[in-house]
Amino acid sequence: MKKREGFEDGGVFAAGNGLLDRRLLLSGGLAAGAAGLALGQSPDWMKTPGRGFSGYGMPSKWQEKVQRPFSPAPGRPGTGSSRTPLHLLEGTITPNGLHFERHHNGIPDIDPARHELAIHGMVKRPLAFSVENLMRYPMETHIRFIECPGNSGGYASAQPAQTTAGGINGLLSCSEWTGVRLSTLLDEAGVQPGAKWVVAEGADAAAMSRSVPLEKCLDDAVIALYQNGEAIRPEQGYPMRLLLPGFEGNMCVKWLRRLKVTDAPVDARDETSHYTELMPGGKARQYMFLQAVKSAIVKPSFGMAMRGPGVYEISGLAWSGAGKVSKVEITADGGRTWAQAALGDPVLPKALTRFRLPWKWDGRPSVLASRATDETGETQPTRAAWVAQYATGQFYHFNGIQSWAVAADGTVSNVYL
Ligand SMILES: Nc1nc2c(c(=O)[nH]1)N[C@H]1C(S)=C(S)[C@@H](COP(=O)(O)O)O[C@H]1N2
Ligand SMILES: [Mo]
Repeated sequence: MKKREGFEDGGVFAAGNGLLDRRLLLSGGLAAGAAGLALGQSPDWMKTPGRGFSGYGMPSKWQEKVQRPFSPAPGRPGTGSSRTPLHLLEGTITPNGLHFERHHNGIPDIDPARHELAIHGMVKRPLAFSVENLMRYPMETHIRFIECPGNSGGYASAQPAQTTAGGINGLLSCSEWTGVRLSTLLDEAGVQPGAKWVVAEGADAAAMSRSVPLEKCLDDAVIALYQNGEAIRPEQGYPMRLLLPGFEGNMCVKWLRRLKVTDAPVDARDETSHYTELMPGGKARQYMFLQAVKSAIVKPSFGMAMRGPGVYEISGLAWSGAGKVSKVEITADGGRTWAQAALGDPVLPKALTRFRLPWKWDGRPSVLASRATDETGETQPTRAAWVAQYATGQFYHFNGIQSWAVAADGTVSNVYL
């Protein structure tokens, strides 16, 4: 954690245990602890010409520890997930090489010249689109998050997991997606009366399928072809994926090959055996699509160390599948008092929002937590309230309040409030 020196205490506390007013971030009153000026001899890298060009750039070699952690199932190298190291990144956009991955049976190597998207079922004109075809349709661009419904599921366990913010919440990424609005293609195919669902299928060896309400397909669903300006990565569904803003990541079918318009959901494996909500009494709730309002502090977080009392910036990410984040509150006294954090501009719907708040840490053990509210008025429940809604074992759709304990020695651990 970077410590900010030189802060003058001017009666600017916004909540208990040292939380400062968010407007201080704009006032310039919080100077970072820069070292005194010492221009010595030129460094080595100024004494010989630098290296040459490259066809496709890579991050600095000094950044090689910024990786997506993964632990695939033995004997099935392409099944499982890797996570975005949220605590090692800044801003809100996930670099393409660090977008989280969740594959049910590996990444197919699709030749775009031989790939087609079929639209069939309850339509007047079944259609097939080549990649080249699709590229000729009007495109639109949106910054949207994708979150696996299993993200942060560790919070359902009895003991808090001692792992990084990315390790817990990293089945979450945010990109600028460009593609063709699905409603344009469905209009062209002509949806028949009585149609209510669209079954999406991927061209991977899992042929992963999900049923999507027709209403969503006619609303803001996009056939995404580009991710942060370049062709969508193989890991994210090259040459095309379904993007359903705010809905479960699982429904954003990658390597999309087929959309079948139907009058009922198909009860695919991933909407029956997985991604359902186990309720008290043993019944499971199905077809819960929305990724509800949520937030996580990433700085400070597990694995980081605070270097003595002083002023620090608390920063994190907030998001909601229902729209824009309207407010993020932070506590430094374990939930007794809360202060409003500053939200990074612009706040976009169904996208990650960065929040920040200065904190004057006095060096005593403290518990930090964040609580987000979205524009529909939904606020994150406490972890205990979230857990109480479900049967033991349910871990999908966790959106409870998360908290970190800062010890007197500056180490950070995961705690339950
Ligand atoms: N065809 C196909 N689509 C898929 C998957 C898959 O395994 N196959 N995984 C799903 C799951 S569970 C999630 S959370 C998201 C992950 O998207 P990403 O790998 O681009 O992060 O894709 C979904 N789409
Ligand atoms: Mo997922």
